[in-house]
Amino acid sequence: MERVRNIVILTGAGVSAESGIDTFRSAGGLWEQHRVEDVATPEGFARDPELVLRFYDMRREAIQQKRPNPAHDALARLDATWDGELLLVTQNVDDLHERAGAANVLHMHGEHLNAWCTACDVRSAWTGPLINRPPCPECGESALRPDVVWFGEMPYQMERIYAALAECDLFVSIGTSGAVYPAAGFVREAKANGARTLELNLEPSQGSRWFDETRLGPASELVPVWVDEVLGE
Ligand code: BJW
Repeated sequence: MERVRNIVILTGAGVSAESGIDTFRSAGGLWEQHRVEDVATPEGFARDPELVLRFYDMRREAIQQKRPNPAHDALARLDATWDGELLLVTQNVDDLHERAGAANVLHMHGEHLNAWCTACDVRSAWTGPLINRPPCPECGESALRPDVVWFGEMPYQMERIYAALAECDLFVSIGTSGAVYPAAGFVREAKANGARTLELNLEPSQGSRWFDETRLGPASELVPVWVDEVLGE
């Protein structure tokens, strides 16, 4: 750790699982209850917008009742105290990293608590439902959609992420299955740039072999221990 200055952390649904937010691919996860093609693609939205808006309205309401868990708290502590560069890239659309107090968070798959107007292209903070087709606060058109990245769409701020991956000494992946690209490729990108790589997950991810070290267990236990190690506590 003495040589580590720049850290990139990638989080996935597993970091929020112990806060009571469903993961996607675990038994009983969201993709067992809904067809991905129906609720997480632009084509699905065009086919049946009501189904998609209802799916996201339900989840937007649910996340507002959830609380950060010790994994979010520990990452916020690291973010607040780390001397070097730290970028927390999350695939999650919940706001639990921010609510735990983390500042350097990048939501590559968007945010539940934003709505995106496809008429004027402005994103607005949004906590209520979209199913009733409310007007955009900016332009007044009823063209709001969830501000999330569906399959076939470009994840957000990729240039900034790849720049951070090029500079990092340590890449840590927490609670993600490694099933979805481009996030699943970050470990190889960081490794090719000379970073050390660590995975913290309940089970080995699909890209587990690319990591220098894998620690298995619940994020609420593994993450605080790792953060203590990094901070020398
Ligand atoms: C715990 C735990 C606990 C549980 N403690 N751990 C063929 C090959 C390669 C790529 C493609 C391909 N065909 C198509 C593609 C591209 C496609 C893709 O990857 N498809 C795959 C299915 C193959 N990707 C895209 O389309 C992306 N866009 C794109 O590629 O643009 C082009 C581009 C090119 C080059 C550069 C850049 C861009 C867009 C992907 C959008 C993903 N969107 C979703 C929905 C977001 C909105 C919503 O929330 O509904 O994002 S899908 C869903 O999966 C969500 C997640 O962010 C994402 C990742 O899931 P995650 O977080 O890994 O969750 P799980 O459930 O899979 O895993 C949880 C893990 O936690 C498990 O391992 C558990 O064990 C663990 N866990 N409890 C610790 N307590």
